[in-house]
Amino acid sequence: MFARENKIAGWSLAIALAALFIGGSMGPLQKLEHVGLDLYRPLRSIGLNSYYQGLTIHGVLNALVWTTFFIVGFFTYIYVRSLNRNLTHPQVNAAANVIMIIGLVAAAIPILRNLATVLFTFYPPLQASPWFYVGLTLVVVGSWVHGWGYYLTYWQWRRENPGVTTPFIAFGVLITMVMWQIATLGIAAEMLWLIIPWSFGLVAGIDPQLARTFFWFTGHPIVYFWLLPAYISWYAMVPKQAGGKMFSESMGRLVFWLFLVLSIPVGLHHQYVDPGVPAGWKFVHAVLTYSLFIPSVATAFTVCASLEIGGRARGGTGTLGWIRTLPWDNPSFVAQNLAMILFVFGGIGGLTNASYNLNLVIHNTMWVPGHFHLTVGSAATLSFFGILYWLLPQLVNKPLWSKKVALWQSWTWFVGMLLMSNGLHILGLNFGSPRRTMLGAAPYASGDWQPLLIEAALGGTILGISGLLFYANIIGTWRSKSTVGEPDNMPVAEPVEVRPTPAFLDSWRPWIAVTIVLILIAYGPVLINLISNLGLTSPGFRLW
Ligand code: HAS
Ligand code: CU
Repeated sequence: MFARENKIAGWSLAIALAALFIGGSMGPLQKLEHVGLDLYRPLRSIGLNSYYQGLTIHGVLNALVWTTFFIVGFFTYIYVRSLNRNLTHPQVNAAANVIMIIGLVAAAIPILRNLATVLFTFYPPLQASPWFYVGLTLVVVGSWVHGWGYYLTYWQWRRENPGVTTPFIAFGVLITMVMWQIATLGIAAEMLWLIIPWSFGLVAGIDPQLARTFFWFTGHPIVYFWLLPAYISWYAMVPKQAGGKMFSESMGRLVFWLFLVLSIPVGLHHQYVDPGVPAGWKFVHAVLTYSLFIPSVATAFTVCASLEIGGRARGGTGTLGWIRTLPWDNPSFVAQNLAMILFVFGGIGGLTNASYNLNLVIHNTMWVPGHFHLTVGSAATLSFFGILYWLLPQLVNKPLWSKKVALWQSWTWFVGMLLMSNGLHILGLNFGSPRRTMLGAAPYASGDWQPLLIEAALGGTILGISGLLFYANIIGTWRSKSTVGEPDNMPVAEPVEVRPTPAFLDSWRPWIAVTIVLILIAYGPVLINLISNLGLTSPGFRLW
């Protein structure tokens, strides 16, 4: 029934996987460099020029390309199954893939040619080849077009199903996409107005402060664009895999609305130390960031309760006995549950980051990569691995190559991340060791850092092994000669109580209105101020 959609999703997922393979392989190199083992030197011959080029490849391919391509592929696959109808305009989503691929190629060539060693945040006045920016912009535009394909299908589905509540998974997909399209207006402004004309030499200078502010307008909500697909799975799929039910569907819906409303007006928590942004506005963003904890803590509670229902249904008793009876032999479940557990620590670290005064201690230190490897590197990425453990076999109609390898992969990721993030967090907090620095060559790197750098390098190496186990399974499954297919059967958790969804949780207008108002309050005055003091003064710099 979904042959066309499967093909579109398959393309997105294949590119996502290829990107992560290349980007991920830089990770262990970075960690080994920090303990004095510089593997970049021997790699010069294949064109890897520096630690910083490697770090750019790592950040762009993992954080931007792997996530975005995975998400649109996953969404295309689950969205049509959730609505139980085909895409009305599959050619729109196919075109979206083409746009994204052209963008990826355009951005990848300068990166690989060492013409865009500006890291994944590409802060001006560092200046890359213009094609790097054009390419990334096209990747974002392509992801919008995917969203348009979903909206067109939704309108048709609505006409066919008047009065029916949007199924939960489709609802989550739509909110994530709408949030993303509003959120990326910041980066669109940064690229189209400031960076692209400047990188082509059409204007002489740029305003780095305004550019950064536009960047973080998108740069914070992008992390929820990565997280919400995992939340869709945690709410609506994992409980089913655990033999349980969704504890509260209404809570799940409310959480997604809160992410729409609150994801964007908080970006200044990345700019606490930036000059040119008045402290009062940073405070407003700090308060809104705290309110963003509500949907995640509600998720922790709801998902935990949903799993408890599963564990008890499988015979678990006592206060914690239900944990033992969860399906610890199902790699799709295990990967995602371990991702959730790592996210508890990532979330607590987020609380630290968000507090103005504590942020001054950890900003731009190793603490920050410690934080985001538990979030995008675990909550999102390990969940995406878990999702692929059921999705890929269905997509290629072959059984998973090895359940055992998949279980080993999940646990090694968990242990590797614990070690690496623990080392990085302490390095940042106790020693202020800088992030994004070729520490092996830094004369100020202190001997006291060594034990923690070694711990992080050990974790990074285990993660490298875990990655290889993952790819062995992906390739093994894809190339398998077995013809015993997996049935096309997406896991969907039923709610515990089938109660009609309150109307306010299935209507767009009020939520969109609040979203826009909050953005105007949180960003309006800041942007007016920066734009009225616009200084297109800085030339581009190439420091590599
Ligand atoms: Fe963050 C920096 C604040 C979440 C990603 N973050 C980053 C950067 C990245 C990133 C990539 O306030 C670096 C950007 C750069 O290069 O400069 N972050 C937060 C806050 C949250 C948060 C408040 N971050 C994320 C997520 C990310 C992500 C999610 C990616 C996916 N972050 C910051 C701040 C900075 C920052 C500052 C700037 C730092 C600086 O100075 O540069 C919150 O959303 C976190 C809320 C989460 C929780 C956890 C809930 C737990 C759940 C799991 C439940 C477990 C279960 C398991 C059910 C409160 C839902 C049960 C187990 C059984 C066995 C049954
Ligand atoms: Cu943020």
